[in-house]
Amino acid sequence: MELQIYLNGKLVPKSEAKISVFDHGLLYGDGVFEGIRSYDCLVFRLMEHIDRLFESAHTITLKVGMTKEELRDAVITTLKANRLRDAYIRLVVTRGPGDLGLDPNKCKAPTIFIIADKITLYPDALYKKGLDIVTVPTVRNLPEALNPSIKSLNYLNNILAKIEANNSGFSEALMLNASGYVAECTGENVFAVKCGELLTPPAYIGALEGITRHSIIELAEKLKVPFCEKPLTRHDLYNADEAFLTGTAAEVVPVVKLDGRVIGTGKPGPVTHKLTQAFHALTKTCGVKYKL
Ligand code: PXG
Repeated sequence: MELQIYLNGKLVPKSEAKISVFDHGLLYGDGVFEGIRSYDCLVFRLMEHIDRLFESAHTITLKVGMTKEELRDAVITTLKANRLRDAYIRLVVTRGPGDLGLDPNKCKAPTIFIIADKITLYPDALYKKGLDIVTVPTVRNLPEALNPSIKSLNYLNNILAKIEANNSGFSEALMLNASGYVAECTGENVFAVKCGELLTPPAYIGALEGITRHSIIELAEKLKVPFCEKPLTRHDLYNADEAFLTGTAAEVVPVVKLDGRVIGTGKPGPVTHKLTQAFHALTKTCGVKYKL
């Protein structure tokens, strides 16, 4: 059966899931989104994702036009319609169709769609070996211009960074802020471990407040791993004992090399391992359950 897409209140087959060329989400990247995962019929931290979506929408003065509970139910309906036990879910709200001008007041109703599909997992070898990444010239958006805490449809900043990494033969990019502090990767937050202490930059540096990031911080507290949120330089990462990235799609990925500098032993470290195990356990318990 063809994939069923939730579009403005209805489930429609993928081939019929179409939006207007006048949609400001497409014309201007004017909208917000979430990337969510379900694990064995449990949508991991669904309400946290919906809360973040509403916060992003509020900041850009976009009225979602549905309650959080309605949106939750729409996500579950979409998963059930496609009989998906494990899925990647893309929840998108755009400003909706308007005219060719910028004015958001011309957009009378938002476009809401939900795609739930099979998830493509990262190769196992990546988690065993760890990533080799590179710092790219494109700096993360200035919070004063377009705050990276808004999960907007405008991802060119991250895409440019990804292109630069790819052009240099790397699959992931480390992005700095305009002052040279570590911000995040193109779709993942960054962590370091130094002398047993877990470190990550604060969101004000210019990073998204990742749901996975938040989960890792909670787990560190529970496992009594000392934690500190503070600005980090590349020097801090080069000389860390361990480093890893967190994100919905990637979960927890060790980083073993940055800009040609080996991090720690050059192998995924024990703290990364412990937090990864704890994170996997969390994905079995923390979220909204559904039945197929
Ligand atoms: N930073 C950025 C810029 C992101 O886009 C994260 C951090 C991690 O946040 P979560 O809440 O997922 O822990 C993200 C989100 C994908 C994909 O398909 C991933 C994201 C965004 C868009 C697409 O890999 N990551």
